[in-house]
Amino acid sequence: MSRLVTILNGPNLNLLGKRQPQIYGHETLADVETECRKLAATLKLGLAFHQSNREYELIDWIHAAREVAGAIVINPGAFTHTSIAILDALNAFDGPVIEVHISNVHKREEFRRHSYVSLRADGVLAGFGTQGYGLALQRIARLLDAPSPR
Ligand code: CA2
Repeated sequence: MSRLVTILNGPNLNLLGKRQPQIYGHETLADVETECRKLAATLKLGLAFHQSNREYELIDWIHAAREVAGAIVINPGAFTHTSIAILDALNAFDGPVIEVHISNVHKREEFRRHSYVSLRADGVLAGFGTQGYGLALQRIARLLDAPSPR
C-alpha cells in the first residue's frame, strides 16, 4: 500500500487565518501544510496537499489519488453538506479516508450536521481546530502500518 497521503481542502479554506478567527483560528492554510509536511516526514508518509474552490477539481484529485495514494484526508468545506459527487468519487477510492472539520460542526447551524462524506469516511474529526489534520495523519500512519482497525 502506498504511503502517499492526499490532503484535500474545499471551498473558502484558502481564507483560513485571514477571516473568522473565532471559528477557524489564526493559522493559515500554508501554516497547516507546513505542519502536516513536518509530521508526515516523522511518520514516514509522503504528502500531496491541495485546496480548491471548485468541486470538479477536488473530484479530479480524488480520481488521481486512486492511482498513487494510500489514503485521503479531506476537509470538503461546505461541499461536505451538499456534494453527492464528492461522495461518489470517494466511494471509488480503496484506501482509508478521514474527514476533517476545523470547527465542531455539531455545535453550529443544523445544516452543518449532515455530511455526505461521512457515509464513506473511516473516521471523522470535528472541532479539534487545525490540529485535526495532524491527528488524521497519525491515524492514517497507524492504519497503513496495520490495516485492521485498532
Ligand atoms: O469546520 C470546517 O472545517 C468546515 O469544513 C469549514 C467550512 C464549513 O462550510 C463547514 O461546515 C465546516 C467553511 C470553510 C470556510 O473557511 C473559512 C476560513 C476562514 C474564513 C472564512 C472561511
